[in-house]
Amino acid sequence: MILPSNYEYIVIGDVHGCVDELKSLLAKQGFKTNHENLLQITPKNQYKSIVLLGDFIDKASDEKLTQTIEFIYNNYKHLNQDRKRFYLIEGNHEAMVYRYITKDPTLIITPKTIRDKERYYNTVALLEKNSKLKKLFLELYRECSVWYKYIYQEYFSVTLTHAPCPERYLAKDDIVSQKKMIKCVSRSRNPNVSLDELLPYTHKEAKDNQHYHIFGHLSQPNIRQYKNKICIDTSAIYGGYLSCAIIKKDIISFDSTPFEFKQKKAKQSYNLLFNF
Ligand SMILES: [Mn+2]
Repeated sequence: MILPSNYEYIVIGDVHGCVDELKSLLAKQGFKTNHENLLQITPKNQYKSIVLLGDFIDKASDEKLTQTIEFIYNNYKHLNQDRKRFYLIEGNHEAMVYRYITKDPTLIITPKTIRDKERYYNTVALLEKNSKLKKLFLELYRECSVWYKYIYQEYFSVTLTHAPCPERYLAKDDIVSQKKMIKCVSRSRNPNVSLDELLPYTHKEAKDNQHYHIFGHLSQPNIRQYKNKICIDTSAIYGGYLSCAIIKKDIISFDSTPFEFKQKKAKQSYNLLFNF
């Protein structure tokens, strides 16, 4: 899916229920919310668009997850009235929660999947007891794309996906490629392997050119860039920052906002990407 290059894009990393931080970051980028929590279009931001890079659910409190889904849903409708200016990318959490709540027959229920549902996918239980919220989530899920690509002349492009993935799968529409762009090899299943060993293509395929790949998924203490590969998941729900990349013509800049402690932070330990 190609993004029109006559607009500016605010690309936001893994939100995981950090709705307050999402509002703060958008306010810093010129989108203030009104009393109904709707983002206001002004002459200053009318050429800006918003892209969420996937994983807007899970890990947070039920209260914040509810607010997050409602905020994204209401603003998705509101901002896309005249032209499309709010885009959603599918993360592995949206994909997995969708499979649980639609009772996907290919998802075999075992003691492990039941445990995982409680441990990693806490949005499932919330949606199972709140059918109105489930409806909103399902509508948002169906609006998600696996990738977007911004092209500004021949020398500059930015591909956006949730997870890092080998180049041969990037911006392809077959089922295997789609899976690769949504989720990479699991870190929790390889706890003693460094990220650079686990995902060698992230640095081996990196090039000194202006055809960037921006992804999230690998919670990091700060924005991590090596050549044309950039990770913007800066661990908001773990008490870190919510970050965005701003794409304007052929320039990429970044912005962040800290965790606001309006809910309990989740626990994790960092495994640094591009740590060489
Ligand atoms: Mn993820």
